[in-house]
Amino acid sequence: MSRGRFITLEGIEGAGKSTVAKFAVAWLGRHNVAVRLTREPGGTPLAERLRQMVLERGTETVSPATETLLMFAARGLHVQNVIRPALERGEWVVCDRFTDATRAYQGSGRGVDSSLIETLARVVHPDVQPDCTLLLDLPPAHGLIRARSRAGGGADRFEAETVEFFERVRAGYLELARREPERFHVIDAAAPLMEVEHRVAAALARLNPPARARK
Ligand code: T5A
Repeated sequence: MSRGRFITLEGIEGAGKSTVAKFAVAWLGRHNVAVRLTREPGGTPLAERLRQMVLERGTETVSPATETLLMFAARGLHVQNVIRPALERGEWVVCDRFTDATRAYQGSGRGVDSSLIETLARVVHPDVQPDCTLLLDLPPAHGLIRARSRAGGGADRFEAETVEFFERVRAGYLELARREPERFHVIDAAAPLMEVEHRVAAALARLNPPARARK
């Protein structure tokens, strides 16, 4: 049994990752792929508890380094209990955010040293790297309107950040994509959804899924 493929979705708030993730799962299903949809931070019961802790706007100060450690703590649980076992069973995994989010948000957004992030990545998932990353790129002002209208006013700790913060995050993502053009597919997320889905399908097709299922 060959190892499954690991596909990650990245982008700022409201870029359309969750929407595209569902499309990707349905597309892969039509191509006979056993696929698992998951997300970060979260993906296991304990990691979902960490997600709640890291996203909620409480009264305690959470330093950028602490935030980074919490993200990797959740990621360690997720990789060990969900992602690695699924890939080893030959399933494909579609994950809404992974370590590139830490590079962009904690690294570029908050100024955490990249050497800390890369050290933690090597410790937590030395053997698990995305085969394909779909970066949904969108101006922050546009994404925040989408995200905040959907959040119903209850912005989390990240959604409450400034546009300048998200400009840094977006620039960080684009720099990662520039460095790894084989892995990243940068998709204009301001385009109509059908067009975005068309670009996503083209990127997935490059991973050579099995033949399309017969109707
Ligand atoms: N985080 C996470 C870190 O800081 N470091 C890390 O290491 C990790 C893993 C939670 C937060 O954690 C931070 C980043 C985040 O702030 P999250 O749950 O992924 O991460 O949260 P959000 O990014 O806030 O997710 P959102 O749900 O807001 O954004 P999505 O999933 O990108 O957007 P989606 O699909 O829900 O779409 C938003 C709206 O836009 C519409 C959709 O219908 C929906 O209403 N839409 C479009 N409309 C028009 N045209 C299109 N092309 C559209 N695509 C979507």
